[in-house]
Amino acid sequence: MSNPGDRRGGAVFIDTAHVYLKAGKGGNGASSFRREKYIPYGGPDGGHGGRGGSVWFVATSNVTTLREIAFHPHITAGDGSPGGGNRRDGAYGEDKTLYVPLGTVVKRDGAVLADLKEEGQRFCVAKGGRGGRGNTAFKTRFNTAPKISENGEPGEEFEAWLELSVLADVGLVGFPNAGKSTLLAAVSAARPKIAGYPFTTLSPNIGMVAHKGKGFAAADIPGLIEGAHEGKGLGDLFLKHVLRTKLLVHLVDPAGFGDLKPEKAVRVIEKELKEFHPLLAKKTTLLAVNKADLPEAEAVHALLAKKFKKREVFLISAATGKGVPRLLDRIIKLLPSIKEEELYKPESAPAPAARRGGFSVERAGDGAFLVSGPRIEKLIAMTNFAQPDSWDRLRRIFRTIGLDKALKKAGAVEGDMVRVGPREFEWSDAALPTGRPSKFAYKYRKFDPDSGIA
Ligand SMILES: Nc1nc2c(ncn2[C@@H]2O[C@H](COP(=O)(O)OP(=O)(O)OP(=O)(O)O)[C@@H](O)[C@H]2O)c(=O)[nH]1
Ligand SMILES: [Mg+2]
Repeated sequence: MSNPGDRRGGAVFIDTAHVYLKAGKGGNGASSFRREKYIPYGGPDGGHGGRGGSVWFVATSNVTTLREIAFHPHITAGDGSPGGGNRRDGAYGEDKTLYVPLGTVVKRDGAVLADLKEEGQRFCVAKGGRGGRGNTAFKTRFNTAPKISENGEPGEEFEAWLELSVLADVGLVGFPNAGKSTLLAAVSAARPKIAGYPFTTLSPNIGMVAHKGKGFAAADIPGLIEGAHEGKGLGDLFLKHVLRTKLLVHLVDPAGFGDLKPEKAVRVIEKELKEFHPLLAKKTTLLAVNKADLPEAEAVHALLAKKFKKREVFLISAATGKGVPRLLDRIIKLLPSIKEEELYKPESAPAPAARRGGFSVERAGDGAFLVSGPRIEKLIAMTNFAQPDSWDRLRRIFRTIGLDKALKKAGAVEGDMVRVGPREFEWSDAALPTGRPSKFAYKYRKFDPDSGIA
């Protein structure tokens, strides 16, 4: 889901992105033998494949929206190169690095993979595959001339969701035209657009405020009106950005908003915040009556102070600066007292249980046996089916990990089909062909409809 964002002035603020990540496949290992004049029995010299490139996200304050990523959602890292003869290893695949704004949360199937908050924080989101081993790696005392090499491991490939919630210590809220942008501009270097009509600001602005040797980030959250939590005005597009702030400054226009008198206006905003998320009602909130230079401001300040006993109520003028230092004094005093654990954490589904070593066997509709499990699927992907010796090795591994037993237990009989990943095998009790070490029974005959190897 992406949002329309602020299309004025060219900059589009986008705070969600749905991406397709594909890390690089490892290069295939080589099977080769040293052939040189006067060097008999040269031995295996097939190099390893290079590892595939990974996809990285790096958090930086230089980027403020997910726009680039949302518009280019297919993110691919480079494949590793194959190994060669003469022990030449393949080159590594190129990593892909993307810069994301501070406050970007990365999710996969609803589970949070990363919450990128620190400047320069790097996260390897999709890992490149390992390079396949060349035949040099398969040399043993018993087999000094192995014709076995692995294919490269596939890179991780999945869809992810990025969600940005701007990271600010202080959120400026209030009805449109209350003077939020004016205040932000007065206390920081941010230069949001300011004008005497509502909805001037269409996306959050962040400014760094320095006051008496202390610093904090403040965000101007636009577009709050009655019904915002259900999508009115700019709706709740930006409300999520106040979730992670430590405190709120609620600016009040002494003239009220439309027909709403200031007192009622304050209640409406407070209700909107609460409806959006109960945590917002609990957040420390300072009320600030703005436009102190207007004649009615003082009375409004006195009234609100009386009506909202639980709130601290300030009287400021964002335009003239009156009362602003006192408000900032209070903010820098309060900020350190707000505990990290009270703050909003991105909601996360439980991470899928890592299925590691094991595999499962189930019966498909057509009677074939489906074998699945990350490790065994990876094994299949890395097997070079063009090499008879690799086949032997695969059969041996099948046996060692207990697949033969499991299939037998599941009722497999001679001639049944067994599927693992994209490959299909015919199950057989046939004896070993001659000339092979007879320790391992040949249980699988090669059968692969895609490649036609049979
Ligand atoms: N008299 C007076 N006017 C002010 C003061 N602060 C802001 N204003 C004016 O109020 C109007 C609205 O100010 P903005 O800062 O754009 O208000 P906002 O809350 O950011 O409004 P939106 O972006 O529309 O949500 C502008 O015309 C400002 O010049 C103040 O202290 N005194
Ligand atoms: Mg504004």
